[in-house]
Amino acid sequence: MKKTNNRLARLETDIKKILAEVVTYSIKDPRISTFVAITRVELTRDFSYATVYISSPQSENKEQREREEQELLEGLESAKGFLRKQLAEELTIHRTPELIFKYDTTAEYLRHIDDLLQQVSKKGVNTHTIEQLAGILQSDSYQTIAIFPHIFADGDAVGSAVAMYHALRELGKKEVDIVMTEPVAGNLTFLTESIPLSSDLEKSYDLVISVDTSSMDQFRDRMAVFENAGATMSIDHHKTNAGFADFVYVDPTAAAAGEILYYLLLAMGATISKEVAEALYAAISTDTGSFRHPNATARTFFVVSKLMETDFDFHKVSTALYKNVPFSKMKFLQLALEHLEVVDDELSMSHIIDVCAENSSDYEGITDYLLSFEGIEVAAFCRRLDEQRIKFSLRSKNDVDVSKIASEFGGGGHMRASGFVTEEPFEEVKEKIVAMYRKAADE
Ligand SMILES: [Mn+2]
Repeated sequence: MKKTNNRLARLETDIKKILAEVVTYSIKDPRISTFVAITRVELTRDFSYATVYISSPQSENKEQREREEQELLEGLESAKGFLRKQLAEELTIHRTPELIFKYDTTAEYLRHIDDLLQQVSKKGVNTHTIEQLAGILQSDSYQTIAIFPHIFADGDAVGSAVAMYHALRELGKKEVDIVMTEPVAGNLTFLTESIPLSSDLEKSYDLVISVDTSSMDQFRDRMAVFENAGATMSIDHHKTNAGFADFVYVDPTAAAAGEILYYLLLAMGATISKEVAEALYAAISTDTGSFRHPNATARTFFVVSKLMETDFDFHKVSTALYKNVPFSKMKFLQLALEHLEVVDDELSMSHIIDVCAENSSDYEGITDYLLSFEGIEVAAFCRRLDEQRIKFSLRSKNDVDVSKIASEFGGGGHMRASGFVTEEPFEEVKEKIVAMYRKAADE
């Protein structure tokens, strides 16, 4: 039902505002948390009933969540009289509407809650909110802008940079460059075909925006451009981001920088065109491993559903992203499979140490592939780096902490993904890994 009645809409907005204030500041009932958000209000046409939709941070546990929701609704129910009195004082209608409280479960409001939590309890490294960043970008202060994806730019880095490029162009900025000094990965070139990429490291900019980049180490040869900029901005989702720019927005609950960019673009008033949707879809799809990694949330799918509404060429994008693997990788995958060994039905190992790929991306994905089989808990893949050194990549499916194994060899990483470089003979290292795996699996 589309509302055309201005008075109705205005009253709904007023009721929402008044209730939000009263609920946050004037009610001391412990059942009503200060994190409650009034997400929207729907008035009947005769103004006699107002349905008030509410939302609050949700516990992971289903029973606990239901109990909290129940308590909140009861708390609001018992505060009804007080709330109506407040409304009566501030509204200019002769009969205050009856209030009906309902839980708002639509995905759109999950973001609102994240924002609330972010602002109140874990502001983290953020210097500004999304809305403030949008305001900065909309202002006339910054006319020449460079966008930095990180080095070895992946789908999220390129997709986010491209989406930002389109939005800034739409705002009428004088000059916008995506600054990269390496070629775009083959499966992402469809995103940058119509965009001039700059590798000019002499140019200076009013503003440099880094996307999907957790540390300045990932700028490499572009460091001076960043340092010489009039101002700097970092938009990211890595929780290790320590906030290295003048304007920082990091949301570690976002599955991809592209997910943040969607909301930032909305706040900037930018059009979510088909081109933008393609770029953001590429960002989110690749960073979630095609929506298989646990970083994908309800909000992630909500954003993607909004992107799908633009009706971009989904088949073209999926094919470009995932059915476009460089042919040279087939050869290295074949070699890896020839050397495949499985220990105790749980540890899969392979190596390519007699030849060395020209392009290290030819090894990409092999370790994950080795881990993808039934019953396999840990995968270890070894490749030659040069005459002296070999490099092991380790992956764990569940509870085995492979960073411990890597650190025995002076390497590091995460519990489920780690690696190390060594000059020790391959066979010896392999035996040690098997022994360490067996010990870890027993623990
Ligand atoms: Mn990312």
